[in-house]
Amino acid sequence: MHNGTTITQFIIEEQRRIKDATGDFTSLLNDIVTACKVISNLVNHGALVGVLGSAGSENVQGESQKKLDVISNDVFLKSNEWAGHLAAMASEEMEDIYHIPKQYPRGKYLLTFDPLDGSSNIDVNVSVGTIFSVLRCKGSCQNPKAEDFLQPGTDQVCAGYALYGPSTMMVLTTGNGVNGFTLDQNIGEFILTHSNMIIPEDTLEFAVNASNSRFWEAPVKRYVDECQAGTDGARGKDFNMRWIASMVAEVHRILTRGGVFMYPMDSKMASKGLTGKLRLMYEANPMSFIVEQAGGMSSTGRERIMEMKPNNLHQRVPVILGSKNEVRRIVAYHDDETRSKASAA
Ligand code: P6P
Repeated sequence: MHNGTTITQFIIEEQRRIKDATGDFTSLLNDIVTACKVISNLVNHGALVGVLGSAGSENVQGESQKKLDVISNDVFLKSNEWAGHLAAMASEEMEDIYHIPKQYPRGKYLLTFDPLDGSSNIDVNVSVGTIFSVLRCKGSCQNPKAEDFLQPGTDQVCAGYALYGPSTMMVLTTGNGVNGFTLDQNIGEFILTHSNMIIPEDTLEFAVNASNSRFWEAPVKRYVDECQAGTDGARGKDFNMRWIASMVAEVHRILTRGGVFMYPMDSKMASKGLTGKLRLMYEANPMSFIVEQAGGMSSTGRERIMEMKPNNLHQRVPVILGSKNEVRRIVAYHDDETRSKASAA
């Protein structure tokens, strides 16, 4: 059951904690919430409204776009461009930043988003989500550039995701813990149902795309092999594995019951000149903010993701996040490798 606190009420009460808050941020968040409600409705209706299947185009990442990738991107732009809270937006689906149309005022925030993460699942009716991150515009808010977005994750004002699953949920942090809201379809409102979400520090569950195992670096291979060795192995425990191919769903499971999510660097990506699979600005950073605020840890294996200085809007990074003690162990395995390579040199 819930106490009936709507996300709007929650955001306004959060705003009261921030002195000289103008209400801009609250209004921006409400516009983001509206966009997620619209996307939820489209996802829920799927084939009934002809939004499944391929758009017949590719995004800046060279990935084929689903119709709903393009539609969801447009929904986010239309919901957030008009109110005067944003200086610009950036999305996985657009190569360049999106300038606010001239007929609308510009604001002091920057919004990055992945409008439909995990969209390869949409045609097979598996959970997908939206990820977003809010930064302050520190440069010229009247004429922002892509460089204005290149701030470390520690500069985020807010991060959140919507999960379009058996129920539609929104999970949000503004730096004061993590809270989850469930969409009550009868009244069209997100209701506070998961207050102060905390990730258990230990876990027996890991998530990785094991089909890439032959390409992994040694520390990740060591960690996964030990998990798979179970009670007879170095860990002396049996582990469980999950892989949904939808980061939002994996992170939500980890917030709910613990776990580790890994999309690590591998030799296949390195051979293509890639620096990872997941994108720093609108996947890794917002999810890292949420995970850290819930007591978890998020690393590339070699550095804290939130402290990375982005070098481009669509930069890719390795991601290892979740239950603190397991992520710490994986980072320690990377340190061991660095030390043994240094002593062998
Ligand atoms: P793979 C979805 O495309 C995504 O960006 C993440 O949501 C997900 O964790 C990962 O890629 C899935 O990658 O290689 O398993 O398809």
